[in-house]
Amino acid sequence: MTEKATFGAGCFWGVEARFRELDGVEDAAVGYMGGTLDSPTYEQVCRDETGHAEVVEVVFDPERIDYEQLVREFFSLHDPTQVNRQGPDVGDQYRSVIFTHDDRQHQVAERIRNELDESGRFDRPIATAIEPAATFWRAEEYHQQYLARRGGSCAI
Ligand code: MHO
Repeated sequence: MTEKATFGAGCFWGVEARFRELDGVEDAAVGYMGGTLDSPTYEQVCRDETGHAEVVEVVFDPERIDYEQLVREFFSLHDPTQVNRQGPDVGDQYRSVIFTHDDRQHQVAERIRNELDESGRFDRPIATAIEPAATFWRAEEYHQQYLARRGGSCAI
């Protein structure tokens, strides 16, 4: 049995590549979540008008990697104190957000966010939102495994 986890942490190319490297992650796809428009295109999301975040939907085997490890990876692969941006990428599509699929995921995500906030690891407060998952709109195929196919890296 596999489980799903969904994270927004800036440009989804790099986020997908990082999650794919983890043992226990069986699949990952990039897409859009949390906005108002059905079937949004990349251009619509980029214009910052739809309210969607760029997200990665991770499919994992909970017997090989647990949700808590994924959440910890999420917090270390981006700067969760930035609001509606990630480095040079500016706009609410780049916001830091965890979309949870059930109550247990919600509790784990909140516990780790609070723990990190109190730990002093970041100079500023964590801006990450934790919200129930909405419809995952899979992004255009040319965005899937973008870095693996084209090489290079995200600007951050
Ligand atoms: N600044 C990045 C954003 C891409 S990401 C899929 C670029 O255009 O290279 O939002």
